[in-house]
Amino acid sequence: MHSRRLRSPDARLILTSVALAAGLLAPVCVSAATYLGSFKGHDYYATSANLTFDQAHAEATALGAALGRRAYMAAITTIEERDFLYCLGLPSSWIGVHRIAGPPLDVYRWAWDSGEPYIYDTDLWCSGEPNDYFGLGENAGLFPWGTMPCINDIQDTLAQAPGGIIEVEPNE
Ligand SMILES: [Ca+2]
Ligand SMILES: [Ca+2]
Repeated sequence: MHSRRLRSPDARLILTSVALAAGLLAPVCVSAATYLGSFKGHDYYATSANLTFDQAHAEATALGAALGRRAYMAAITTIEERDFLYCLGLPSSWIGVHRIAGPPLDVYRWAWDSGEPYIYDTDLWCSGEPNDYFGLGENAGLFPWGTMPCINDIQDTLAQAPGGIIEVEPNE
């Protein structure tokens, strides 16, 4: 079930068809992101597919601007948030954690793009990760890692990731 994305292209197609049948203009979507669900007041969206880490970030920024709310690549900071996102059944996706300057294998030198304090947590990272596998310069997090409910680091330039997860805060 982890290969199935929770998109609903059919809904958009139906909406477009109804609008056209009614003589209306097709709707204009303000963002490529797809709504996934809400957890503890934060909304989560999937970016479009096959993006680098920076491209996924650009979609998060665009979505935040479109919604007029603070948005960033998902910061998974609790087990509850991890479980909520895992149970959506998403493929491995970029989230908002990246390595900052320092020794590649220093597991503490990472940061959340949301600005929340980064705490190295073996319940959030996969066993032995982040590991800069083969010294390839792995510097950005993917979640889940295959069917495992944990984060793995890979190179941020790889566009092999199916997409990313965006987290949007409620308006104050
Ligand atoms: Ca969060
Ligand atoms: Ca890794």
